[in-house]
Amino acid sequence: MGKIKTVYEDCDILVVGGGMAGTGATFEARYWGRDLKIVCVEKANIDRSGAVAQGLYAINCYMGMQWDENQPEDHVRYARNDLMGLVREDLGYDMARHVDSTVHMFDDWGLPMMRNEKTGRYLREGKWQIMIHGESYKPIVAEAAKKSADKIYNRIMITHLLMDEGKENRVGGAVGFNMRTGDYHVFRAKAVIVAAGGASHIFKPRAVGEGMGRTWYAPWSNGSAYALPIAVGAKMTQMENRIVLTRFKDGYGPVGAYFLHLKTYTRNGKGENYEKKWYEQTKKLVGEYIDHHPVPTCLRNHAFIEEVKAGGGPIHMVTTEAFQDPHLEVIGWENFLGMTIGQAVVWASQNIDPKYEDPELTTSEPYVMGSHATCSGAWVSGPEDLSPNEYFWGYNRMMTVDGLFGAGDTVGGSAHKFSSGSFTEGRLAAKAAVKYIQDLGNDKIEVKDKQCEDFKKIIYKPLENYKVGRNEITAGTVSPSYILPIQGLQRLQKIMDEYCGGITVNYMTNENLLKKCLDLLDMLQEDLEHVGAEDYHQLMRAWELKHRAITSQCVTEHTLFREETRWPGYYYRGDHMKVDDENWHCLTLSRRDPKTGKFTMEKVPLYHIVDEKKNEAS
Ligand code: SFD
Ligand code: AMP
Repeated sequence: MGKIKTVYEDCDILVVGGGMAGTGATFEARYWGRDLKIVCVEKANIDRSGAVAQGLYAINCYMGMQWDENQPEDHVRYARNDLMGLVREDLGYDMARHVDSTVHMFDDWGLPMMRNEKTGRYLREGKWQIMIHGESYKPIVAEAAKKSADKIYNRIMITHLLMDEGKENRVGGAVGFNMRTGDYHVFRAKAVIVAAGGASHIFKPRAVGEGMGRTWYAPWSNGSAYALPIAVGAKMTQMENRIVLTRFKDGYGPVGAYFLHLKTYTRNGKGENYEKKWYEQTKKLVGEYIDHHPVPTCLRNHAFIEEVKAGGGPIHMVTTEAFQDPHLEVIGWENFLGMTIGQAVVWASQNIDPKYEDPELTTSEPYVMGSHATCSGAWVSGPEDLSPNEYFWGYNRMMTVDGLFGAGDTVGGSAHKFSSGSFTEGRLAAKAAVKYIQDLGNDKIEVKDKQCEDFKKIIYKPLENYKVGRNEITAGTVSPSYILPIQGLQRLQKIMDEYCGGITVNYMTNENLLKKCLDLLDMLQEDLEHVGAEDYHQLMRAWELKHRAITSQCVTEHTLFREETRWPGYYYRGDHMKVDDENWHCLTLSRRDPKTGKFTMEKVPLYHIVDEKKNEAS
């Protein structure tokens, strides 16, 4: 430990994670805080980090207000409908009213946008989605952040938030380590914006062994966005609302461009349209939600899952018709080459040419995110002009810990942000964080050396565990006194999969299973004190695992609390199989006591701030 160098950095705004939301936050912080010191710290390298690392083929959230295509109200209705009624409409509206300006900046910065040849407008994939040549999407937004920050630190994983010792419940910065040099980094900051992405690999993935690491959401999204705030007692919302995605089998290629732009459709193994078969059954579970347009994402999954359970698989995407058009064929392939190259490789390796053979679809393992058709994450204040009292405490996107902000996947309650909305939310959080710092005036943040030194010991402990324990084994990897990160990860995934509603159990769980899940997670937490890391890379794996484990506890607590099946197709509470609007038309909140590690749960009222419209947006 003595050999590990400590590097201090004092700044005004610390952005944790330089993905879509983090680059947006870094960029906007400079706009409003010209003379502030702004630092962004990233686990990988911001040029290719986060969910957009490989690029994207569409920007899934664009209103098109300049052409009167959609208004923010329409988007709120759309997201509310898709999430079975439960979203933070203030947050969604706020994002939607600003997202177009973000997309226009991307266009200015050189992101190649596809255009409709006749109208000159951005080419629509669907009502909300526009198409891009997005292989270089991430380097383009990273450049904006690099030009804005005082400093970008790459290859540093943030493991803990620091707390101000002068004032209760106020953040004071963050600590972590450089996984290449091993240096310990202390960032003391007046405001921290957590933008550390979602969580894959907390549920056992379909691809194990030979395909391990192949998931739809980025395998390096490890739930730090949740674990960091949870550990300091910030409240979380809707963590039960994990998402299952319909995807092309084995490569996890997204389906949006196929459904919406190529107009492909699905069929069961016998070539039948299976979705309508499940209409009556679904109606009994969810009532009129099944009649909404578009059919909520979870309910589309539900028909798929039921059909496969009933023996109707495999489910195919009918590509053979659309692909006869050479233009659509090109789009179909480019969609993956610019976003999920692995899907094109899987097809090539299995001799699947979608022009002549309809490829299979599957439903994925669950992910925890706040930006897709799902809204798990931190409970944050909304904007002052829109939010009801219970949703507003001073600064937009500030969590229930003072000075701690969130954006993108980090923030709960605001679904359907996607890449553009996450960047936008980063901008909103940064603007508010600048205001927060200005309001602090001369009030100083106090972080003593002891707090930093204590974390240093905790962070590097897995290296010590390994160094001592490795002498007890003569061969192999099974040690009597430590577990390796991969062993712990597989144990976590098995627990979550079998008890919290993963793929093995067709997304089914219940009170008894969830209680058992919590017991097993408690025991796992104890054993994670004994995780061993042989080098700095494995130290990162150890901390990723710890963050996944605490995220999983929170997900399980929430799933236990909500006694209904609000989103069939994402997960099922077998003991409460129906939507129960009378008791559960509300948001759920959790808080973990940092001292005891115990969670407390509460319900919060859901406020509708946007009216229904006869024709729901599609
Ligand atoms: O079709 C730490 N997404 C899509 N969005 C779109 O707009 N269009 C699409 O076409 C999209 N599709 C899609 C998408 C994602 C993926 C993986 C695929 C396809 C294959 C969703 C967006 O990508 C997503 O909404 C945003 O990226 C979310 O932004 P943000 O900022 O919340 O998460 P991030 O970009 O992953 O960034 C997180 C960063 O944090 C870093 N990090 N850094 C330091 N310390 C720690 N402890 C850290 N933990 C994490 C990460 O490295 C990362 O840089 S489609 O399928 O929907
Ligand atoms: P995906 O590629 O599945 O992540 O979806 C990209 C976008 O298209 C998201 O905004 C989805 O909500 C939307 N989408 C995907 N499939 C459908 C569908 N069948 N009907 C309506 N919208 C869809």
